[in-house]
Amino acid sequence: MSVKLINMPSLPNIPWEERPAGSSHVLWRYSKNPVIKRDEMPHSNSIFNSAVVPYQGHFAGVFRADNTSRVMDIHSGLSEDGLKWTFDPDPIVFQGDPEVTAFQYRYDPRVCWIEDRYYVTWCNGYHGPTIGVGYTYDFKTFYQMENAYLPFNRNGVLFPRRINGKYVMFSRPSDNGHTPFGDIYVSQSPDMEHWGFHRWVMGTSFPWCSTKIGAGPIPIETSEGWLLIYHGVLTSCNGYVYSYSAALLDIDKPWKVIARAKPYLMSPQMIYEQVGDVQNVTFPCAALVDGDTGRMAIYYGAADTVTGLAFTHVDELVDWVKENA
Ligand code: BMA
Repeated sequence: MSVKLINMPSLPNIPWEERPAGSSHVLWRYSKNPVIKRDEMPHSNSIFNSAVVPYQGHFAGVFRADNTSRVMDIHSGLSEDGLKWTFDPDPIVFQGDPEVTAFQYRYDPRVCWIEDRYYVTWCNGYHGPTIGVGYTYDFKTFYQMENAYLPFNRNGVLFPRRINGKYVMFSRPSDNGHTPFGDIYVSQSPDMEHWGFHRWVMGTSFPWCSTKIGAGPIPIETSEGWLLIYHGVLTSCNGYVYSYSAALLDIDKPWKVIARAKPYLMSPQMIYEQVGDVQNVTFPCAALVDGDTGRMAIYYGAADTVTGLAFTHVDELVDWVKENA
């Protein structure tokens, strides 16, 4: 690999499929998508914008499932191969201060291993959407901390290590509705509860991301910078269209953009991305990477209904970002 992965363990059992014959695109979809269907939990209406991590030689995750009352909540799940999942049919119950854990709604989780535990961030209803923060050691017991910010905020995504001694998190300040604006910021914290030193990273830009943007999976540390995959929204005459692409950020000052690709990597083009509870949505929340080969598997929500999987090679993706910046 021309691009070096930093602090990335081996993941020989990463879900994987070779690029289909005849395709030259840097990213390709899993041939058996959607990898998670809408009704794989007893009362689920939809299972989509969800996070997967390596866990004890296999895989674990936190999954957004809206139920058949259309309550939005998050569930844990375990998998041998990252493809076939056993979900906890009951939503996660967090231990913590009842003033903070009181449920209003929870959605769009991300999971990030830092130092000794798996942190979970999600869009947490607390008199408006903000970023909930919790952690688990075993995907059975979950602890909730203070909300990171005041409402209104979404797309809280942690960095996988401290930078200059501080925890770092992306977020996307927003409003109480469907937010027709939004840029990506990073904030820092000494203790994962007090967040400050807010810096602007990047804003709306090319037509595919001209309405709003938000960080997706946990950023990946490489010799060329932090590789950030993020979603972007175009407002068409028929409503929002959610695509995603990638950028490289400075390792020590991740609010500094090194390169940002102009085109999208993926836009809703398959029927399960175009048709569902919300049409035309591809929304990535997690990426697995094999530190040995650079193989990368991206989990993304499709049409707010099901979960898709897509593949790339980290070094090819980094080159693609630079060539298309
Ligand atoms: C955003 C979030 C996402 C969702 C998207 C498209 O505001 O609610 O969970 O996938 O809208 O509906």
